Amino acid sequence: MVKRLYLLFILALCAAIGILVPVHAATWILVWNDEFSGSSIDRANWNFETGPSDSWNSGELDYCTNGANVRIQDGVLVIEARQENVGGMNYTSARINTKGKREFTYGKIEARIAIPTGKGLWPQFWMLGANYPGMAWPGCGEIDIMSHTNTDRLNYGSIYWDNNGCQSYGANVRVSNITSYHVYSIEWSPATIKWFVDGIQYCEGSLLDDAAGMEEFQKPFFIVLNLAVGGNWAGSPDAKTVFPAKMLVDYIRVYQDEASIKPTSSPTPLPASPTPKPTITILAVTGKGIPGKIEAENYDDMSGIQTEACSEGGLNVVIREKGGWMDYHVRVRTTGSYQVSYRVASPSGTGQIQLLANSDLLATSTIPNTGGWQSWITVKATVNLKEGTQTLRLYARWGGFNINWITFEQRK
Ligand SMILES: [Ca+2]
Ligand SMILES: [Ca+2]
Ligand SMILES: [Ca+2]
Repeated sequence: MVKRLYLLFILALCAAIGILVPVHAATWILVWNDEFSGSSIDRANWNFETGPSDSWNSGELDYCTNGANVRIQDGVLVIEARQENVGGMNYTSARINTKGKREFTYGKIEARIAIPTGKGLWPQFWMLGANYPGMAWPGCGEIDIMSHTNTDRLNYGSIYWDNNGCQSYGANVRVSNITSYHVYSIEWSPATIKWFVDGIQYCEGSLLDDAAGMEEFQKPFFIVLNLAVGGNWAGSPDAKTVFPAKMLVDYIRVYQDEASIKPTSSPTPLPASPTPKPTITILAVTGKGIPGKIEAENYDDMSGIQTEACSEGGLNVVIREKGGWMDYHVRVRTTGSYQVSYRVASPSGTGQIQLLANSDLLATSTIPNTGGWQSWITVKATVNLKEGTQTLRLYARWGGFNINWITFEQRK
């Protein structure tokens, strides 16, 4: 685990300081797609999983029907959850998969989806190892590309696998206008999985560490689409949840890297006029991992600070006055000693920055005069961090400086 995270950190650091890492740039070839342009769902691609959704042990309240809750309408797949009694359940919905029909190892897998929101609704676009159910979960592996519950704006990208118990990794991303169409995707190679919304990456996980037991992700997976009602995560619908609730899927497309993978089937041609790009913004990334790099402007909460365009690219945070702060919700993977690096600039040398974990002061660092608001240097400190999810605060004991990013490197 440590080796894997250390590699991630090194990659992040190399990117941060501009070292060219030799990376093979994939040439994506479309190998399979379903544009949902026919009059009915294509059974050559899709199976219907039928029965009480709860049979998958997540506590859902819907009964998955054999096609009654799925239709193609105006070039779009509609999965509809209804409030009706079938098979002893109070709701019906659908769960469809490509098992035994369309299975893939690696590639770029994307779908353009519009989801419903409402208490108790849980739409998902995800993948399961093709050896399921012969190999039980989580030993089959799971890749979640789009997963959302209830009424917030968070999309969750995750992987689950077995290593003497269920392991998981991932992040969530806040998406504006989450009920509008968005393209949810992953780029999966033997080495990494990267998660995107509308082409904007919000998470990357390494698959390389043998000690982490991640062999699940070197095998074929099939695709699953469903709109669950209830469940242990979403909870039950309330009086404000609107039924029928509709999850709309405009298309699913799978691409593989021309250099490494031969096409396995003949895709249908893409529509002549591409779908217009949605005008959305990723508002924030949460679930930041340590070790790793955090852009200062990707705070989860703040007071008394601003952001501005940074001469090194992206944004930086401006802290003019003492007392300004930013909070970051982070996940520390291992308890231990870490080197913190702050990328800072100051025209005055008056700045002092403190790092706090759940109100405990970990370190105080002085920001020297670097020669200007956009003249950047790196200031380092050593701190002890405890494993687990927590809030780190960067607090300006004295102001008068800019901060672009922070990295955390585990010390040996
Ligand atoms: Ca494993
Ligand atoms: Ca379509
Ligand atoms: Ca930045």
